[in-house]
Amino acid sequence: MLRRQALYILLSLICAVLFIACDRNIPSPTSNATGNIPIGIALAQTSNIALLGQESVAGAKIAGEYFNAKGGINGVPIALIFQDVGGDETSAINAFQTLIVKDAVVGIVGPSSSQQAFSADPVAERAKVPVIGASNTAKGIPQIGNYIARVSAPIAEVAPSAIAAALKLDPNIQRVAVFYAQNDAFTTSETEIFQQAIKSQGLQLVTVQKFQTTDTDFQTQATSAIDLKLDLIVISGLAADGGNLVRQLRELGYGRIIVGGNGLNTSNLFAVCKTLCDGVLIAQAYSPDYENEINLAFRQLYRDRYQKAPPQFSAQAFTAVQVFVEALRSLDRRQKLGQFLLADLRTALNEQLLKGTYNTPLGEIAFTPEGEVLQKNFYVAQIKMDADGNNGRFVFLK
Ligand code: 1QQ
Repeated sequence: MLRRQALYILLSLICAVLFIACDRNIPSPTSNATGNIPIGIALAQTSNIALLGQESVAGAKIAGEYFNAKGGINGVPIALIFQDVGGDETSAINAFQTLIVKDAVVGIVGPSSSQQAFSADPVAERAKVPVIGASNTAKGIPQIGNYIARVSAPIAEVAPSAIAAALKLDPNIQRVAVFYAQNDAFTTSETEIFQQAIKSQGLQLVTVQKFQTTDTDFQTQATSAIDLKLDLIVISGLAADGGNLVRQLRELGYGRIIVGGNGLNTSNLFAVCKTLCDGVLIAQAYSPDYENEINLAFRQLYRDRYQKAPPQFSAQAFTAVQVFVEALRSLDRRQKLGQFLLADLRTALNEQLLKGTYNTPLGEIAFTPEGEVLQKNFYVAQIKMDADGNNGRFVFLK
């Protein structure tokens, strides 16, 4: 068994180096040394994206335990193999390559950001390994390739509802400023959608301010925007930059509504902007209050562990693992997974997962043939901070 595994790794390495498809002739194990079915979890555990990635990791871990307690793949446990994708493209590519070649996973959940997905997903596509994005929301992700799907609904479906919610809270909004990080594929994609939504609501886009996801000082942009007498500010950044921007806008005296994009969608923001996070509106692709059997179970497990309601990124990562598990179970009922060559299993798994309908914490989902998620329910939440600024929560608007 060990020699077969070693031979497989060696051949896979040669294939990866030479970029040749030698899938079919390699004797390939479909379970790891312990007999479990390995699924790769390529998410950010370090870097600036870790504020979001750690929530995804938490959701994936709960899914691993939950589905193994329910018998795994018809009696065979799954093994989640975690590889940190950090915050950059190279780390994501390395994580994918390790999972594909060394860990011989059947599929990958990840990477954390769209920026990473545009670099790392093609590696999986070439190796014919199915990928499910759990936090990739930029335009164009499923179109990267046949093996690329996502359970994280695209910005275009989710984000505009936050603008509508702002207008509902304050019908006098007219003058709007947009801030976005210009060095990230997701933030640039999101701001486009926000800007379209602002115009189609008949609002006036007064200024567009740019920054970098690594910035911490926003005085220049914030001051020049505030001078323009704004009724609404819309931010597309990642967690730390977004939190600092919110804080500095408030400190400089901006008092009207702020809408944050998906990069601000984490309670890890609270430590950055404290009481000044209060009131920020963020659209959601998940509600902890959604009532179906699996969300009740997921919510309970999450609460037991973290003493709070599960956030969107955790629910989406749980869902991505669920899709792999349910698709593997269906395949296994047709043909025992152990009888597949790894390359064949990966391809069959990709075909199977795109065909299914899944009852998930996000509600019922399915996929288009391209791998885009079909999801029904979206929400908007507003941050409510406690007076001391240490704790806060997302309050879902009706
Ligand atoms: C993307 C996102 C980010 C907020 C994930 C970290 O939605 O990159 O698509």
